[in-house]
Amino acid sequence: MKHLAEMLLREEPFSEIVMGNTAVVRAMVEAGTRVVSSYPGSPTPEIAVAIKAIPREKRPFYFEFSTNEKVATEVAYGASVNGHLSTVFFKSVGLNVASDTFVQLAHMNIIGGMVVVVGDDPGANSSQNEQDNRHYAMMSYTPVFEPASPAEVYIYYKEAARLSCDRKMPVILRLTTHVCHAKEKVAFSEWRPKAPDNTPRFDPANGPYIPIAASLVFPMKRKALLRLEEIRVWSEGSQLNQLIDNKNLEMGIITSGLPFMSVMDVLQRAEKKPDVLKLGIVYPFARKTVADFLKKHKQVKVVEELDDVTEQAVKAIAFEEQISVRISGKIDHEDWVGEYTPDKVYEVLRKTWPELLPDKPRERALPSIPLRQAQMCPGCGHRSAFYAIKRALAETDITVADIGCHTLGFLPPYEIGQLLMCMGASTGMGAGLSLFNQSRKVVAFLGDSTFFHAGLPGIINSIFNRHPITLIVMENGTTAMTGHQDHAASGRNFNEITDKIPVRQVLEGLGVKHIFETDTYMQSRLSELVREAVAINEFSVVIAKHPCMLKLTREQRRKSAHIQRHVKIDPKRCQQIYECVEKFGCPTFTREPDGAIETNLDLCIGDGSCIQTCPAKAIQPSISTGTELIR
Ligand SMILES: Cc1ncc(C[n+]2csc(CCOP(=O)(O)OP(=O)(O)O)c2C)c(N)n1
Repeated sequence: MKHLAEMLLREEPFSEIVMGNTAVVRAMVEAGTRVVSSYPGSPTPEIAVAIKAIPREKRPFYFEFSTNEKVATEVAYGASVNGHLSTVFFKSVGLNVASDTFVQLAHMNIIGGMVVVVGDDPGANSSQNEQDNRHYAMMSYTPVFEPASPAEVYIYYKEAARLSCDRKMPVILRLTTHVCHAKEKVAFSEWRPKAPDNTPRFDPANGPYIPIAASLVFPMKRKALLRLEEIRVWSEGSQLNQLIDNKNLEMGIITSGLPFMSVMDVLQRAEKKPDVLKLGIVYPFARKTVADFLKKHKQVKVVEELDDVTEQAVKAIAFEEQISVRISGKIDHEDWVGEYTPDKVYEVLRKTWPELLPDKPRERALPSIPLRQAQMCPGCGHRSAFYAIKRALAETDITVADIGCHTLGFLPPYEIGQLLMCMGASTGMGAGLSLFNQSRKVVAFLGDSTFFHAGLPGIINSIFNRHPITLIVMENGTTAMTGHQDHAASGRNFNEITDKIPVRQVLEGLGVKHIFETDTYMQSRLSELVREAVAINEFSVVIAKHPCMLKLTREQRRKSAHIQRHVKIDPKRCQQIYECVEKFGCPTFTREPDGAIETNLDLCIGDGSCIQTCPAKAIQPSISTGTELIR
């Protein structure tokens, strides 16, 4: 971390192998960014990890994790109209949450400049969909820069920041999962720190900043359109759009971002390589650049991940400019799905040009690797909660999941959570499910970070409209799924100790009459409370809490000597009832071919939450320093 901080603040030029998510932080520093905000979500949380590596007193900009993406966008916007270059970053679906604010940005005179860094997730590696945020860009008249590698992330951010400051408009830097996470040697420039300018520059005369009714909205919209057109003209000469000239007058490929890398990889095998136009500015479309490329080729293939955004634009340009060229883009639905890895691009290209690439050499069949199912960590409080809650619910009850580590409750053996939508949606969906439903109780689940992020409006709605559902708040004191970021109830923000906003007190303040609370390791008590809550025909809440054990054990290991606690199975007592593997489901336990249960010491953290689950009392606490398997 010390090395990372030193590198991010180095004044002389240097080269280093870094992730895209790290390169963007160095770019922020060099560009003179003053305010950065975010809400965590893959593939972007490592941007905050790099920021955290810089000690607060040395950090050249202010950073915060806000309560959600919309608030984060507002914080960055507020800073930018006060004259400070700002950046907000979040994951793909974060833009849905930010959208009400985001779609207004291009209407405003953003005097300090503002870069919106979006981490899209083709392949749905860690998201509930594959949404293509270029659509939002078009809807809001916002330019999009799309780098293909960590080195480009660095260059493109600086260019986006420069342009945003010059034109006083927002610019999107669209990253995708593997651009964020890929590592590459990047040549960084020098950084000459300047004395910070803390003059508040907000002046309504720089506006208007009030978009209300046609008389104000229309001029603002016209200005946004004009700026977008200016960017288009500028982009025609920009080095971010790049031509790879293979002297092929027959075939050309238009592509961008990570698919460009895959195209270049795959084309190594082509005897006659098509020319390639790589668009670094993917919106607005560099009309003349594209038209010139189309004119030079008889056939052009658009290779783009996710939706057919570029394809439609390219076809429209060809039509309007009356260019005679055969354009093909997506052939079937599979072309809309998944990441454009080299293998995928190979298939995509062969659908249009079967002769372009040689058949793949028959690959040696690799031994198949058993799939490892996602699961909660050993000791996870959510496991104890689901084990206990399952005992309290009727088969017919409807369970509504939310997004977080606790989503994994939908998997066997618990199978709790029959519907999932997006962050904070469980209470609202649960309310809907309770309508015209006298016979099946609805139980919704929500994590504590989500509670503050987007959970509260659904909760308030259930109180306000008297929806008789039970909400179980899975409180583990952190935003676990995305890497343990603090939230409003943690008592810490990114920068310092702060006042806790306890979930229970918020609920009390909202007037929830039935609030129950227990540690999830108190499994019988939790079952009892859930039964009680579900029996009430009004909105009720059970706070099922236990600290995130992954976070806690890591902290404890950092502090204390390396004593490993674990549990062991007493073979004399074990009656092979298999409650531990079949119902509690801790990955620590495995069933051996002879039917015995083994404990894997590499996994077991010795939390002991399993001990109470064994009807034969065969699970016992133990201490060791070894890593052997014990029976
Ligand atoms: C709109 C949106 N922003 C961010 C994310 C990334 N994300 C997935 S789960 C999660 C929060 C998890 O925290 P919490 O609700 O406390 O549940 P836990 O994982 O701690 O059980 C986040 C931020 C997302 N899926 N959607």
